[in-house]
Amino acid sequence: MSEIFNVGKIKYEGPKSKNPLAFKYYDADRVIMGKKMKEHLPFAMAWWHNLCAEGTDMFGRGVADKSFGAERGTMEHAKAKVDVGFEFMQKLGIEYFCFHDVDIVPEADDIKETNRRLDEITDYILEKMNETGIKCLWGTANMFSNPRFCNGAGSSNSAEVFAFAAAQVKKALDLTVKLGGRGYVFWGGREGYETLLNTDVKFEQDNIARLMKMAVEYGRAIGFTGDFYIEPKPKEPMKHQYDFDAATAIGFLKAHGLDKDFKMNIEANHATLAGHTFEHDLRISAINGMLGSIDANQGDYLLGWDTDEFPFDVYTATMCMLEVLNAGGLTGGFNFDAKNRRSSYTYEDMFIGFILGMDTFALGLIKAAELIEDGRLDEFKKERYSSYYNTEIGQKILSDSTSLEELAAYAEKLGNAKLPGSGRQEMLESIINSVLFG
Ligand code: XUL
Ligand code: CO
Repeated sequence: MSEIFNVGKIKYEGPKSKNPLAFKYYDADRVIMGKKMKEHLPFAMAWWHNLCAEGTDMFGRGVADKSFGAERGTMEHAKAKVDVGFEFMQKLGIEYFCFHDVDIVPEADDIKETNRRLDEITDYILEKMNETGIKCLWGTANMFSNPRFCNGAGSSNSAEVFAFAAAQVKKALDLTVKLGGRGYVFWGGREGYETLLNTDVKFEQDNIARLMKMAVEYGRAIGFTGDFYIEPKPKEPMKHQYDFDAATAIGFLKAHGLDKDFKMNIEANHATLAGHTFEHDLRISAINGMLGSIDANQGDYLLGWDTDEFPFDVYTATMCMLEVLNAGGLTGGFNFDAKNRRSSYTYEDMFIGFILGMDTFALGLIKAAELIEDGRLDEFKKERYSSYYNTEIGQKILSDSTSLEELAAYAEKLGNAKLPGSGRQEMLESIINSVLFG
């Protein structure tokens, strides 16, 4: 197929470049803390936003044309998307993609026909992968768009719908293994509730765990060695979703014995919808050994829904990369679960969105590495907890060799405690600014 984009390979031109179709900070082979940028930042293209979404919203139809010269809803269209997707990734130097089953083929009325189409298209995708060296980051099943999932998938009140969810997970796992995906995602799109009046929460959560256990069992049996991920989100489409945030999802996994096979896929805009910062959910995942992958995007603090914007906020990207570097990197990657604004509807805008996102994360990486090398943040934190290390009572607490009685006697002897050391938040924020802009 001939090229669809009238755009050449996107090159690194440096911070002074005024070329909108060039990287200003993302320099794939530049080494930061002993590793190439492209190794720190395994970027991925989300099939759904980039190749399917045309900018439809609740008030208007699509603006961007993603027919790519084929009739929508046909296998020709599905193939055109593969051609366009691989051309796009190659031109940007993106080495991974992520997909839902129904992003890559039009869903048929009968699941047997949908599965046949999935086999056909993944043969074609595999050919392209072999030609280009582009890889699959993760696959997933869309268990939220089809009307049958109106009451959830694993959490549905219908056993028949549960069986369809299981069938889709099975097929999506087959495809993920076929394409060599690093991970498999469960985003609980409609796994939640609107009202407790009609909902048996325990029943639904136990069923979600049953579906996940079957997925692990089946996945391991067919040779899937990667990580399963939960992608937490507190709401939207449901009023309340069970995988509210990282802490909730981790608690759920531990309660159901799934924590050895699962990690988190943290999406920035989902964390902020839960009332957290992006870096909060990354930290909670990391300290539990479950920081797996990232859906890189950003929300809008003035809006209460998932806007899935391309990342632009360098402070947040820096805080994210600080968490990632301190955790020793990701086993997954950085999937741009992001879309152009509805009014940025041209092919060029598709490239510019990714360039913005990749440059923002490259800057975040550069600045996070500088903060680590600077050392003041780490030093301050170490000093802040030093009373546990350089006093006898502190050491007893840390080694679990004291008791409430002994600590109470200690407190009584002192009579009063002096104020703990200052938190110095403003000083630390000022260090951030001086490293970012100095
Ligand atoms: C929805 C969302 C999904 C998941 C995959 O908010 O982020 O696209 O990433 O199902
Ligand atoms: Co996502």
